[in-house]
Amino acid sequence: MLNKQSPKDTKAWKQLAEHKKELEGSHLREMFQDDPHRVERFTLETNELFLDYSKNLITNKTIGLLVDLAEEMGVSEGIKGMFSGEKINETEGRAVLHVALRDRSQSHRLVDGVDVAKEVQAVLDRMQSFANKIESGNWKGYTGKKIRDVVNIGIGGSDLGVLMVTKALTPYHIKDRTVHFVSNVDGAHIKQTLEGLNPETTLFIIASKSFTTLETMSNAHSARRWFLSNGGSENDIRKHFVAVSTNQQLVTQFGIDEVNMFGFWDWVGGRYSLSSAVGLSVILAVGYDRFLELLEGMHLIDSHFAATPIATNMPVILALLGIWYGNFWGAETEAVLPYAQNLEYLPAYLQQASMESNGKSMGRDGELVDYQTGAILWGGQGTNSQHSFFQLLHQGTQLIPCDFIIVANPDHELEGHHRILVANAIAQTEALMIGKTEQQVRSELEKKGHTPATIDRLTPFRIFAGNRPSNSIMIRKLTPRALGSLIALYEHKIFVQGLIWNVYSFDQFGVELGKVLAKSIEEELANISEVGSHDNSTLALIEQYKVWQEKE
Ligand code: G6Q
Repeated sequence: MLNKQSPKDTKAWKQLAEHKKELEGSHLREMFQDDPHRVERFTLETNELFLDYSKNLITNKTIGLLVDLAEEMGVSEGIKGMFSGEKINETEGRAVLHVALRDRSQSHRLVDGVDVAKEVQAVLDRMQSFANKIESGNWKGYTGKKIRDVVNIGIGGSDLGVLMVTKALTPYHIKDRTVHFVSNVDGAHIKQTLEGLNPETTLFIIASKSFTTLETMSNAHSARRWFLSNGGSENDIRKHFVAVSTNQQLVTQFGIDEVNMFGFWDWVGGRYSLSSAVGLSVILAVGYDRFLELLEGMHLIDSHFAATPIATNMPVILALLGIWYGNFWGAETEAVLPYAQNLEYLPAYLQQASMESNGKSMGRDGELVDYQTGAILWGGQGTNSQHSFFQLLHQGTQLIPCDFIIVANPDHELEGHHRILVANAIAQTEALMIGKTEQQVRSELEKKGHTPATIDRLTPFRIFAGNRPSNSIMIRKLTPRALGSLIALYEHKIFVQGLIWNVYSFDQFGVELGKVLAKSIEEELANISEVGSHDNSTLALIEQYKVWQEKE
């Protein structure tokens, strides 16, 4: 059972609130000047990742108190509970065991009397053999041709992770095969994806834990119709449609052969499922061995997370820093800034992982919380983002802690590019921290030959207060293994934050509401049912839609 106390009732919380007042007048610039050993103390390293968290508004005392907070809130016990298969997803009565999906060191792991390690391996073996058949051409389309295009149809947890990983691992893509992702129920998404595809050489993966999600099922049925009206027959469906799901009955009803269904379990949450059979699209994009490397990278961080004391535990430190800013410094958002083109989808992926997990206001004790929980996570790639929202990071009114993700080695040989990219990332962390003083601005303007009056007028606008915190996460190279480590790092950060905020991180009733809400309005729009009782704005929108439908 997880601890259910409010973090505000801990001793550490009160001490942190006091300590924040002590730090209010300090500047990071001076903290570095005063302490030559700051970086040594505030950096951590694992095989694939290097975390520099020295550019944060912290001292030894801050970390000490944050660690106390984690201890008082039972973080160590929570971690043990998750790894041992306790039903810590109490609102759904489930264990939370995505870590078991990538722990290939254990040949047995019992959950409710079932050996899940054996089951995990069995699904992996089936995925491997399936991927081999696709690769060798033993698996043939209905006219005997090899599969060239794969379309993963899924949404949310059955899309964002695999989309992000597939894009991130672009240099590892198998030649002569393209993996596409369709998620939105907006017909434009599937229509544009199918344009140019050949049904004879296209394989669809219908990825849906429940196999009931409206968007996914609409897209799956459109894909099926496209296939049937472009030469395929009902009998051929089994050669072109496979499923990733926990719902065998509905998969079979759709026409997918039971042997072509790859299963997972209720102890794998949607947004934590990319290391389960949901990863099939990744396997088809980069190969089974690369997928195993991704799992290994995740397992490296899982092991670090399970075995490392709180004060040097990388995911825990990241979690605590987020809490420090969100609950004591008033930060409402945090930015993730990957300086890597191929990490394009990382912010969107983390947005779901974090905001769906910890966007809760009911405490585990059944009382509404009276403090901020899940931060609003957002971000974008460097350097592009520097030319857009970085202005606000530097001179805006909000405090926005940033994670800079920097890749040490590129996967191309183009001269110059990578050093410029990395230099920009590092320079931004420095500029956010140091800022630019009045004196520096004045001397710059003087050097440019401005008059004293102009200097007086322009100076205030060119001052950067600095003192804006950031973490730098350096990745050795964007390999499957390193990417796996990065993903697990954030997964566990989110878990620890949920433990401390006293919320249940593994349910998602808000998402489930969305799944039913549109149903009645859809029937009203289609004139299947009378327009029911709604507020005036909703009625007006329904009416306007109908009017414009008639005109079109
Ligand atoms: C994830 C959420 C949600 C879910 C999608 C798709 O944790 O529950 O994003 O993954 O709604 O659900 P299905 O996989 O059941 O289609």
